[in-house]
Amino acid sequence: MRDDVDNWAEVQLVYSSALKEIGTKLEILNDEFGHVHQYNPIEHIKSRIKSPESIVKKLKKNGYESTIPNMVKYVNDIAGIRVICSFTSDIYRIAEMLISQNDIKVVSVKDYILNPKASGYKSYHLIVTVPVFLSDRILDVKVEIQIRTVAMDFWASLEHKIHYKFEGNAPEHIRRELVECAMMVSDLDAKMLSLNEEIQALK
Ligand code: 0O2
Repeated sequence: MRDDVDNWAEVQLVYSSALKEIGTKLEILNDEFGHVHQYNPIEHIKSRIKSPESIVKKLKKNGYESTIPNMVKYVNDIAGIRVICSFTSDIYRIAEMLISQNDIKVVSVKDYILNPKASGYKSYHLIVTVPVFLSDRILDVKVEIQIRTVAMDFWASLEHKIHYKFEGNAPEHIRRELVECAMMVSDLDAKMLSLNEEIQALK
């Protein structure tokens, strides 16, 4: 029985199946949470398969040849899913509920909320594997999950656009101001969270 993936069409099939599996798990958790707590912690979910060009670029950057086995082994974000939550506390709840499912294996966790990047970037990153059941084999497929609030997502999307324009070399004052914007966004998140807690306590 084969336990590998050996062409690009198969890579797409397998990774898009993994995205469907994780997407469904998240939707179920969101619905159940809404049923129990009377609000849905997930605002929306976006997913994507990394383009072949970006995969090749990443492999090249890390000194690997562009082969299918290298893609599968060294590129952890071929399948990427972004979960946009309402409040900071929801991020940890969603992550915890997902990784406690016994078919999910955690490969790595990066908490850029507790430890933001120098750019000001905040988000909770998880790399997990999920089993994908094919007709003749079961594959454990890696998925990168980025969990963040609406405010963190707003900052990351605009910062990405600005940085892209400067090809990663934005002038120092622009970088500084982007970090300041990230701080404003964090204040906003903290304020929204405390307002929500106050409202929940009143109910
Ligand atoms: P894309 O197009 O978003 O997929 P690795 O991915 O492991 O090689 P690294 O830096 O260890 O590299 O991974 P990390 O820190 O978990 O970040 C990966 C992804 O997080 C990035 O994907 C971005 O989506 C996002 N990200 C990280 N830092 C920043 C930042 O400063 N600003 C913004 N806007 N996004 C960030 P890719 O692969 O860069 O590209």
